[in-house]
Amino acid sequence: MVQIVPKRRVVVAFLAFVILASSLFLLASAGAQSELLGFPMIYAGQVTAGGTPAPDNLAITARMADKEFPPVFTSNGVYPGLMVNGVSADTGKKVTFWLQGVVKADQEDTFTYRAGPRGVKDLNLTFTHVPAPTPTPTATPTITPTPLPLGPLQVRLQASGGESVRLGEEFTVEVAIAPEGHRVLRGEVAVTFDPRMVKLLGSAAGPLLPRAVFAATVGESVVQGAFFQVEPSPPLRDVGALVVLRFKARQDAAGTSTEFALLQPSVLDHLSQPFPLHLQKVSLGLALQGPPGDINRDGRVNVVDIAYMGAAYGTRTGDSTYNGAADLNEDGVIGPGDVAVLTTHYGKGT
Ligand SMILES: [Ca+2]
Ligand SMILES: [Ca+2]
Repeated sequence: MVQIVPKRRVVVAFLAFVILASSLFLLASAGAQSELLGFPMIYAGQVTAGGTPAPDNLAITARMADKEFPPVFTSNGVYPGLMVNGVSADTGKKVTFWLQGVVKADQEDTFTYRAGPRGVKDLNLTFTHVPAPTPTPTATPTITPTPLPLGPLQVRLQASGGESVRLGEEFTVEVAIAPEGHRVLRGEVAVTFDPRMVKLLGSAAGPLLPRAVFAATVGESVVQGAFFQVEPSPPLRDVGALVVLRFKARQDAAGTSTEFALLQPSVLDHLSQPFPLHLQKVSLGLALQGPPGDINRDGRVNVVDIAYMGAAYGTRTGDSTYNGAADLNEDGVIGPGDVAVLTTHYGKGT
């Protein structure tokens, strides 16, 4: 019993994040469906099989009508955060719970739809016995195999456009992994950048995770945040990005190169356990191809750039004649600050 208390705290902290992340997710998907999924019912509690606490790494699943929800796994006699989701028409349907997909729990519940956040429901599950492993296929749904220990997760920082970028151009910096069968639930990353050289335009969960959100906090020279899968990913095989950060190389960049660094990444598996990480590459240098002030990006700062500046002078973001390429100091207005950048670099280039 005593061991359960910290786990509950983890569940509560986890829930706070679920509320934030799911709200964003629901917001993002609103309008795409006529029948929206509500906020999931989330169950947690003790698991007893044959009168004793269940062994570790047994799958607990929930079913409602013909739907089966992704499993969670037992650990220290408890199961964490089993999610059951549905639409408003599912209200009143019976929810059943299964051990290893074959033994039904003595307990059942009834689904109620709710659009907004709600707490974790304590539900202790008892089963008559632990099913013996059976090699022969049965009519029951497929059981997720008990996971084998996997090697360290390889993590690297990489840029979309290779090792150089032209001033004024957009590019992405990605936190990428080589998964080799890992399942991912959530994690955190922080990436530093030099605001004198690049401007952060946005951030998102990478395409590797099928149903993820990324909630970021942006500081002057760092973006940090957490990515979160609504449910654990399937075992991942393809190399790909967990998080994608969009940057623009500033048109008034004060140097010819810039650096990014990945700080203290963490990636948690489907049991909310941290993966050992093999950090292949945590710093990234990019060459910046100038010169600053080259509005039409032909490699030189000359009278042509003055003409572009003149055509857009006095406009701001949203105006029909606003030209972002002429906003050399990235402040949303074409004005004296931009002329100063142009005159400083006038005549440069080849
Ligand atoms: Ca030019
Ligand atoms: Ca400007």
